[in-house]
Amino acid sequence: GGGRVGRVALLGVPIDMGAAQRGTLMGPAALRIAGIKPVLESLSIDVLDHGDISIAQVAPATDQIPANANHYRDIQAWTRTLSPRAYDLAKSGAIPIFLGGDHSLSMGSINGVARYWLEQGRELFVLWLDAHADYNTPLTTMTANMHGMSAAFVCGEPGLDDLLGEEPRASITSAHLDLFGIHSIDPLEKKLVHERRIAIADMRAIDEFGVAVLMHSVIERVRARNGVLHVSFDLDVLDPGIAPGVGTTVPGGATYREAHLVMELLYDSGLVGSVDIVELNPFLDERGRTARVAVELIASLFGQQITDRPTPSNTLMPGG
Ligand code: 5AB
Ligand code: MN
Ligand code: MN
Ligand code: MN
Repeated sequence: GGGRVGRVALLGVPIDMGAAQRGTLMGPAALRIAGIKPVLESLSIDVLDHGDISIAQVAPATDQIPANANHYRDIQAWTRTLSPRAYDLAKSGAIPIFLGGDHSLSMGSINGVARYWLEQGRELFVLWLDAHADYNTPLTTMTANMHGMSAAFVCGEPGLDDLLGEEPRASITSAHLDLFGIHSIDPLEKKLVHERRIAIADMRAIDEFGVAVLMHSVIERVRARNGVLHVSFDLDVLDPGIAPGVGTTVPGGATYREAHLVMELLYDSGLVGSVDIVELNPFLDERGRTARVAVELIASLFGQQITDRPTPSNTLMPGG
């Protein structure tokens, strides 16, 4: 195993104003302490840690603050700072891993990465691993927390139209989004997800068909269009029994083995161009358990194998 991924760029995004519960701003530090860099280096990957971004330099925005968007100015500053950095990192040829931070960071990371791939003439697909759909807008939300709006924002849903200011908005379409592992969705959010006909593998589907079958259809869709895949990994997709260190736990999450297999299949696909790791809240974690699980799963996403023999999928799948 190993060898397919050449370079990785780590970028910390210590943001926690998108969530109701403070503390995810400590996430990047916890992921570093759990060994994300040496673990990737052990897979013969060249890793450059760019440290954490800061919003100190961003010029103030003057657009009107929308209703039902808590801490709008903060999230706006992070998004306007992160998007151009994400663009630059994608352009550098490394695979960026954005270390969160709450899930509102994906508004910036995906916008920047999408803009780069658009210029290259490649379609960007997004795999959203999450207990939640994060497909709320200011019109549908029940909490006004912006970490529940990031998937909708990156698909160009209306309601946060001036968030980026001068930074170009490079939306994917809702046909490029796969929601995976979902087991909590709000009523109006569900209606919108259905109206947009978004591909969704919820926990019921995972129980019935298993992650391998469902992941093959995600991967085949990207491959058929010569696309690139961004993986937005919200740690609350995992069962709280293995990942207690998140702000919004929901019972009935993915098992370690299910998540592990998702990551192995993604590595075998060779399609992953960028990654978010979000919602780790070290203040709520138990002795670093969730941070360590996150790093182990990222190792599998980047080629750590149980044995180095060909696996069923990387032997049988075209291009695998
Ligand atoms: B997370 C909820 N749907 O909109 C909302 O953790 C939860 O990034 C959103 O997935 C959870 O506030 C956001 C109730
Ligand atoms: Mn999320
Ligand atoms: Mn979530
Ligand atoms: Mn959460």
